[in-house]
Amino acid sequence: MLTLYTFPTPNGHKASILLEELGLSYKVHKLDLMAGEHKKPDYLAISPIGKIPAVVEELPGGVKRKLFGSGAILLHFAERTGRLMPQGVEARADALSWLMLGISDLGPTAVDMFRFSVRAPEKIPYAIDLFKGELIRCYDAMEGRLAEREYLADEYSIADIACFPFIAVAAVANAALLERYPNIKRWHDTLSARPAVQRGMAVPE
Ligand SMILES: N[C@@H](CCC(=O)N[C@@H](CS)C(=O)NCC(=O)O)C(=O)O
Repeated sequence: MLTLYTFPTPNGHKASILLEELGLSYKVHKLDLMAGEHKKPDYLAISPIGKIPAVVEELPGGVKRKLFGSGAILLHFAERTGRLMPQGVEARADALSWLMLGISDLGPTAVDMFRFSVRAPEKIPYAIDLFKGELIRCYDAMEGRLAEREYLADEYSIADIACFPFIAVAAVANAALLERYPNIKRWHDTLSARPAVQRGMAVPE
């Protein structure tokens, strides 16, 4: 049995889209971040940093395999199933670069932009301009890439799944965004039409 610990945020949606795409059966444990459930000892034993998403897999013999962080979850299940990751060395190297853009550039930058432009009690123009500029670098890189090909890697892969939820949430917050990036829009619309993406974006209920 596989349990996904999550909350309706882009990082959580990466994991649920992945599990839906792979058709794996899983149980959803929604953590109440507002109530601080992610900081309780039981959950810190799964995700020592106290963030969602995390996955626990119960293996034969009572062994529990724990994974935390969207990047680890995406890579682990892609490697284990041999799916959602191009197989050739060159294509895989390419896919890894775009996977990591999603995990270590787009995601953290989008979160910091939200923190400084929406959450911060005091608006600091330097921080807002910095993260806006960093987000534009991510969007520009994706736009250039998607002008050349349908997906971020040679085929639909975990690189797309790593980036999609942050683009989807930005498109809702800023309706004009996708008008400025026609290739990201085309890619966003293609992914949005995938039934597994739709199911994953609806987790947890
Ligand atoms: N590097 C992690 C980041 C995960 C993350 O930031 N999760 C957020 C929700 S989107 C969270 O759990 N925040 C709670 C907190 O920071 O206390 C990943 O890629 O999964």
